[in-house]
Amino acid sequence: MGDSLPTKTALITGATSGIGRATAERFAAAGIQLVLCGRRQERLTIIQEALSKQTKVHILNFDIRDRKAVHAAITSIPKDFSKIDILVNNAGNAHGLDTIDEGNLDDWDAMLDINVKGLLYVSKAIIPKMIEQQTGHIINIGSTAGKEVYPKGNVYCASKHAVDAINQGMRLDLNAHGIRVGAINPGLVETEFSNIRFKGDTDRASTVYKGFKALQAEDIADIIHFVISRPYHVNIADLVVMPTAQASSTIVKKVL
Ligand code: 8X3
Repeated sequence: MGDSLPTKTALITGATSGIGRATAERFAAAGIQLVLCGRRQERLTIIQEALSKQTKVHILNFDIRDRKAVHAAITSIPKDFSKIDILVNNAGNAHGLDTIDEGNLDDWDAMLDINVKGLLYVSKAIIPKMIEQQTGHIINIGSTAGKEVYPKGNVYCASKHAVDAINQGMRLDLNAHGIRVGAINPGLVETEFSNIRFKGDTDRASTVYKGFKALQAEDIADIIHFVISRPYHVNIADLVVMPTAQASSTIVKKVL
């Protein structure tokens, strides 16, 4: 809107909170049209109302674990939004932090179903459009947990290692079609992440980010916007970002 460059359209999964929401806000400020996906209709509507002042926003309420719902949602995208230039595969969470012998099977299913299979279902629905266009940009939100395994991280780390492998695989297989593929792998970002991991135990969740300055969702959104706004011949293939206080998944300089 008010932009002399052709308007781009981005589809963002997990757009109702954290990195997804901050990215939607950052993109809206840049005049990028948005297709925002999430499981919480009420939040989607609020975000749509807020961002519609800056850009055109279409919302899709579905669960990325449900492959039929994914297909139905993507095929329902109105014509004005149907040329997807940018896909941000952001939806994903950690559930639980337990040793492998104590892990909960429902937590394992949730992480593998959302972080891995859901990302694949959405990508599978969007990629043919990008191949047809012979252009497009896929950003996969991985994690430092996809680069190293930490104690009790087992299945969450496995899911993010899978995102790392899928990111590489997509880049190889979509190379012939001129599609950009890259991953952003954040370390400790202060969002609802730990609240969900610890199932609403806010005291436990807040200790994760105590004693140092964690990354904020807006920091990652800024980076995603930087990545997508490079000239088309520039592809940031794999980016790891941590708070300055963090050196690895287990080494964080805290002053408590
Ligand atoms: C989030 C980073 O270290 O909590 O993906 O797994 S960590």
